Amino acid sequence: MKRAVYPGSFDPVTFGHLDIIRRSAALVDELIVGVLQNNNKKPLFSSLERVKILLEVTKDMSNVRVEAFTGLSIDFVKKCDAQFLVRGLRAITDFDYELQMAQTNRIMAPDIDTIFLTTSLEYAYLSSSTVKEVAYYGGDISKFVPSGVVRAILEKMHPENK
Ligand code: COD
Repeated sequence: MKRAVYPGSFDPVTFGHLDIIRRSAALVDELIVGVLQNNNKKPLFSSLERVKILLEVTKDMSNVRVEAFTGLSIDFVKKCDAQFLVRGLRAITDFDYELQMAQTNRIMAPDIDTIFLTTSLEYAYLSSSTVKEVAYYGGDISKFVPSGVVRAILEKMHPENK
């Protein structure tokens, strides 16, 4: 069985992430979206909330599972008994960090390959942090994230408008 893990913060999941999820799920029998729990950055959503949101937005994808993980992503890939780790590339600025991570992971687990999917052009600009910033200042984020995520962000950031 071909299995891949797509690890990330997903704080929150965007249409860019979803595009990578859909495309990588088509390459394997099972895709596990791994939500990092112990991130250094203070997340907007708890890992439990991020998992719930991801479960909702991937519910039409039958071979996609969502799980939270702690520790090294490569250890989570091993624990899942997966052969591939998926990452998305938007621009050259992603490349340095991603290459370093892929090479380090390959030393730690030579049997696991990192698969890079390049962003679809319409999402090349999109990041979770931009979405949070636009939402924080009251901008329209409906072109960046699914409607359930729009609601979740607004409730979290502007509970007074509920
Ligand atoms: N289009 C395409 N790809 C995208 C887009 C977009 N619009 N937006 C994001 N992506 C890609 C990112 O490039 C990334 O590959 C992936 O989606 C997830 O993105 P984020 O921002 O949600 O998650 P990251 O990059 O913060 O996740 C980092 C990890 C959690 C994977 C990393 O910190 C990690 O593995 N931490 C655990 C400790 C560890 O193993 N460290 C590495 C040691 S080598």
